Formats: sequence, C-alpha cells, structure tokens
Amino acid sequence: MPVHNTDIAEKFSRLAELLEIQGANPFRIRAYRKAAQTIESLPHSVASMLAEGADLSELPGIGEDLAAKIQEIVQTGHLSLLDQVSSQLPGQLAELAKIPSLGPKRVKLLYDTLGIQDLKGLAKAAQAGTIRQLHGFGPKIEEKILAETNRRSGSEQRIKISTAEEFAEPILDYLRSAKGVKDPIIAGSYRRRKDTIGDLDILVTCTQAKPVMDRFVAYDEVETVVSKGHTRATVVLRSGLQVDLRVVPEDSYGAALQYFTGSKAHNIAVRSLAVKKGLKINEYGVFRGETRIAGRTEEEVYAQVGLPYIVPELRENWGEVEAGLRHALPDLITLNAIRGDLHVHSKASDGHFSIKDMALAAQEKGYEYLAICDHSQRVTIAHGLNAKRLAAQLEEIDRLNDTFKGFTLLKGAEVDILEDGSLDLSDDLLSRLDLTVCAIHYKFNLPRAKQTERIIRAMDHPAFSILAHPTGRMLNEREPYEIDMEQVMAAALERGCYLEINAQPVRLDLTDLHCKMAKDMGVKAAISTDAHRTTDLDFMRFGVGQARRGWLEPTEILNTRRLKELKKLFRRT
Ligand code: DGT
Ligand code: CA
Ligand code: CA
Repeated sequence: MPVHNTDIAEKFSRLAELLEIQGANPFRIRAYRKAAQTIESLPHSVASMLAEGADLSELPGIGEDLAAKIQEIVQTGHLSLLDQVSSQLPGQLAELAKIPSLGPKRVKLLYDTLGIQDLKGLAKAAQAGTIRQLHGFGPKIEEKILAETNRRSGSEQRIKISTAEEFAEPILDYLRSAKGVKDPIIAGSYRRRKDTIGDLDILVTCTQAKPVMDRFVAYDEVETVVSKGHTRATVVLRSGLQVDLRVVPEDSYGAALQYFTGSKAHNIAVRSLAVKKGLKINEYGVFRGETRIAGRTEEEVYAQVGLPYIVPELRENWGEVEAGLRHALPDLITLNAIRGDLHVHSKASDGHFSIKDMALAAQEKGYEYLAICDHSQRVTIAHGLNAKRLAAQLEEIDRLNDTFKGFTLLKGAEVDILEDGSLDLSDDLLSRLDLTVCAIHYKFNLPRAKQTERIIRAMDHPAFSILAHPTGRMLNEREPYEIDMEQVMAAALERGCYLEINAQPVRLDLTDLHCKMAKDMGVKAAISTDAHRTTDLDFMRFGVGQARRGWLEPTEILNTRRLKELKKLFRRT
C-alpha cells in the first residue's frame, strides 16, 4: 500500500511535538517540523520519488538522516524513533498532547509544575480550578479542558459498532464450540445496530449451563471475572469491554432475546400493552396468571400483545409500537437492495488503490455503478485534485468505462464547500461531472446560522448533488459542527439535493435520528462508504444498519436505483 506524503509529514510533526514535551534541543525539533512542511507541500509522492531512485537529501531541509527516516517510513510504515520517544514519555503525555486546547508546550508545563501525566490527573486539576492559575492558562482554557476530559471519560466507555464486531464474532465462535450450546446471539444495542455499544449482552440456550459458564470465563481475552453464577456471568476483556452472558431455557429463548435486545424504552412500551391485555411479560415469557402462553420465539411474544414482529433496529420507542399496532411498520432498506456506492476515493487523492482496482472490487460485489469522488484541491492534506488532474481523471474513467460491461464508473468529486459557500471547482469542470458529494473540511467552528447559510448557499449551485457527512462528527474524536439540520434538509428538498449517510463506522453521519428526520421531511439519502481502500466497500453494512434505525425504505435511498434512473435524479435543471 503506498505511503502518502501526509502520512510521512504527520509522523514528523508528531515526533516534533513529543520531542518538545521531552524538552529536546529546539533546533532538532524545528528540523522535524520543517521536514514535515517540506514533504506536505511537495508536488510529487515521496514514495514514488524513492521508487524512481531520487535522492531525497537534495530536498530543502532534508539531510542524510531525515532522508533515511523517510525511507524507513515508506518501507515499513513506521518511524522507530517516534515509537521510541513516545514510549519514553511518562504516563499518557503523548496522548494528552493530542487534546486540541493543549498541545506540547502546555502539556510540558502541566507535567513540570503539577505532575499531570494522564487524563485522570488532568480532569482532577481542572475540576479543582488549579489549572487556571498557571501562567499561560486561564479560566477559558480550563473550561475547554474540563469539557474535553468529560467528553473523553464519558465516550471512552462506548465503542464503535465496528470495534464491537471485532470482539463479538470471535466470542460467539468460541462459545459455539462449547458442548451442548445452541443459538448463541448478541442482544442489546449490538443487535439493534446502534452506532456505539456500551457492552455486549450474549444469550445462549444449552442442555447444561455449567460447561458453558466455565468455558466463557476461561476465554483467553478475559481480564476480570466480575461475577459468575449458574446462568449468568459478567466479564471484562483486556480491552476494557464488558461482556454479559446469560443462559436461558429453550422455552424462554424468544422472551429473553426480546427482553435483552431492548431498548429499555421499547420494552416498557411493549410491557404496557401487555398490562392492558391483563398479561405479564418478562424475560421468561408472556404469562396469563401463572400460565406461560408464549416465550419460545420473539414472534409469539409480540403476537400475544397484538404486534407484528418488530425488527431490532426499530426498537427504540420512536413510534414503532404505535406503527406496529396500525400495521404500518416500514419495509426497511436491506444490504441486498444496494446497487452501487456513490462516494469512494482513489490514490489520486488520499485513497490507497487505483480507480481500476476500486472498480473491480465494486464489480465483485455485484454493483452496477461506482462514483469516484476524490477530493478537490483546497483539501491539500488529502492531496486534492486541481483542474488539470481532475480533467485527466475524467478521461481515465472514460477509457475504463469502454472496457466494462454492465458496470459504470460515475464521474464525481468530493468538492470542498468553501467558507463563503462557493464550491472548490470551476463551473466548467463541475458541468462535466455526473454527480458531486460536497462537504465541509475547514472552518468547523462557524456560528450555527453562518454554518447553515454556508451549506445552503453551496446547494444553490446546480452542480451540488449530495451533502457528504452532513454533521462532520467523528465518534469519540470530534463533535459535530453546529448546523440547523431541519433548515438544511428543507433547502435540500427544495433544490433537488440529497444527503449522505456516510457508512464509515467512525462517522455514521447522518445519525439515526437525522435519518428519521430525512424520512419525515421527504429528503432522499445516499448510503456511501467513503471507501479509501477496496475492503472499505464492506462498510456499507454499517450504513444500512444506520438507515434502518432511521426507518428508511429502499425507495428513499438513492443507490437502490438503476443507473438510468439515478442519473435522472442528479439532473437538477
Ligand atoms: P448499551 O450496552 O449501553 O449500548 O445499551 P443496551 O441497550 O445494550 O443496554 P444494556 O446492556 O444495559 O441492557 C441490555 C438490554 O437489557 C436493554 O437494551 C434492555 C434490557 N434491560 C436492561 N435493564 C432493563 C430494565 O431495567 N428494564 C427493562 N425493561 N429492560 C432492561
Ligand atoms: Ca449492551
Ligand atoms: Ca449489559
């Protein structure tokens, strides 16, 4: 996989940062900073320069030593000095330096004067009001630190659904091989396909509980066994993830699955229906008096309270119980209905594969179309394309399309929305594209009204097709920017624009509630992976999960359409 200039530059900047905390020689620090800038602004890829035998030490500010380090990064993907310095720093200083309101100078000062070396210490000092008294700090910065430490400690306990999958699937496999185990399944928010997961709730039925419980707590990633009884156990894995296991009798499997899938709010709504019918409902079954009248399957549990089966993604008490009673539940979008991906990158910008490789991977998935949407030039960090490079790319797409049968590459671009709401590409080039995905990459901190206006103004341009990752949030990393989503959606509807459900597990943006809002307002959405690698095309399943949580149906999703119909939808005039 090619190493990008930005990857190399980032490593040198990070090294400079850590050396600064270490109190290293300022000249040395400056040299790494300067090298980062030089590499960032090079018009050619350093990796390909090296492959062509170029001597990097001829570049300004790059001597023998730096040239060797660049070579190391290109060849191994690592910079051993960076790992070394990072591990030499006490506590979590390297992590603290990543907090936007801190940076290396302040981290060093906090460590030198207050001995703060981790998030906990930082939070404590901020709460006690000690930080504001330090030279170069103040109440404003202390407030920011406090907000950041609160956010991190709160969100660190919830993990992305993709991460949860990486833990969940191996545990299920492990349990399946225990003697007599039947139907192990993960209930809870994981089954509801929520964007983040607090803990995993596993359910199994079996002939004998003891071997299963024993096998569970012996799982080799278990760090602590919090509790272990006859039919339930809780462990914490080395990663910090908590996993609950419950063994239930086959007669109660459906009732238990319904109960432990939640959500709590959904269960309360279902239980109140049961009460109205003179029934009792719990994790063991549905009861009339002492008699169990249902419990083996979820379907029979729902049927007893007068409901059709409700899929897990809808179980949030967002109206699904009422809709179920009216037999008006949505016919949700499925992965099978997806005919293509409308936002992927190639190595021309910050992707890692050629357009052809991406196209072949899409064909492998049975897709009918794939939109190449590399960054526009303003996004220098991602090696955005200028007019000349984009024009060349369009020609390459034409050539490739001539070789494909039953599959089409669409000409797109991820166009930066500039601060004044104009688009970062000439009208001439925009008019040659099949579609655009337009996005904000800079100036996240505009006031809400300004940010909203900026986006709506961009939508005024007839070449605007899809608003990409509409809130800009990154789970556990970055808060969404401030916008009036209702106004944005109304403007999109009026102008024939669409919104993206970005399927990257760290984004899942639109959020589930915003998906439902789009449905209610009649705005259509595209589920797109924003793939930077061929394997990223598989993120589609997370986007579909998110869309299902937002009640969206196939007709409300752009990329369920056949190519011909889709192209019509992108024609605005
Ligand atoms: P999470 O783990 O925070 O992502 O969210 P969940 O929904 O997985 O919640 P969790 O693990 O606390 O509990 C799993 C399910 O068990 C929950 O969705 C519904 C059910 N449950 C837990 N506590 C209660 C309760 O007090 N009442 C009811 N009705 N159901 C509960
Ligand atoms: Ca859970
Ligand atoms: Ca739980």
